[in-house]
Amino acid sequence: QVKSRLDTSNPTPLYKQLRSLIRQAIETGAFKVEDALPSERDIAAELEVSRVTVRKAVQDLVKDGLLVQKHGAGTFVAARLEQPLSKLTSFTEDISARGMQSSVIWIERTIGLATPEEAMALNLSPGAGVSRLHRIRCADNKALAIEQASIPQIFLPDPLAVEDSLYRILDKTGLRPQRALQRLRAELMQPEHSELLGMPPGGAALYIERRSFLPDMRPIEFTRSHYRGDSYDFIAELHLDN
Ligand code: 16G
Repeated sequence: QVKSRLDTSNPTPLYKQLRSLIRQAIETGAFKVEDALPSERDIAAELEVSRVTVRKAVQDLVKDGLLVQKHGAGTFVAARLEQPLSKLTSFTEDISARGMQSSVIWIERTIGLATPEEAMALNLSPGAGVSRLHRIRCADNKALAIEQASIPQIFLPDPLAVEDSLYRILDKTGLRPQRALQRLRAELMQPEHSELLGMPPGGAALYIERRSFLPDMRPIEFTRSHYRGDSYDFIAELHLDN
């Protein structure tokens, strides 16, 4: 249950206070994945606020992807996506494997000269050409991550050829990555990213960097992604080393 901790003397609007209360209840596990939220009327009565306040708080959390509304059934705590860390799959494959629709909002598809960071990551000489794909990745129209991929231009001469899936195009040209190194790091959502992902600034995010290689070890991809911290669990299976 959401305990009455709304403070009418606080200048923060009540719906925002309620929103953080529900968010906390989800984050601390007081509300569990797929739990039903009490009805709008019950929450309003319990906390002595109007139903409009409750509706606004709930709508924001639905927009943020923490709650889902199921027609006629009520509002539930949204399941987090579980992504195995040991499989070299593409975003499009991962999302469609879950029966969801993946989509892309393009920010940039250009060719440029390798920055020192790109040159190092992709083992290119300084000034070599790179194709850059900067995009928002969505599942069922919810923005989940911002991704910036750099591919040596010799492997992807025309970045506009990538309509949705990069790996599909690479597959077609026989350049499917075979091995990758991935680094994950916690970060705070930067303001420009939170705006693109439609989430409150300063929230938790996960930075993921992937460098992938062709079977002959040539680097094919250097991708930096910023994932919403509230929607993803990255999972790995571990084995005793013997
Ligand atoms: C994933 C990869 C990314 C790769 C993309 C290709 C992570 C952290 N990143 O998002 O490196 O470029 O898939 O997806 O997993 P696409 O084929 O759908 O464009």
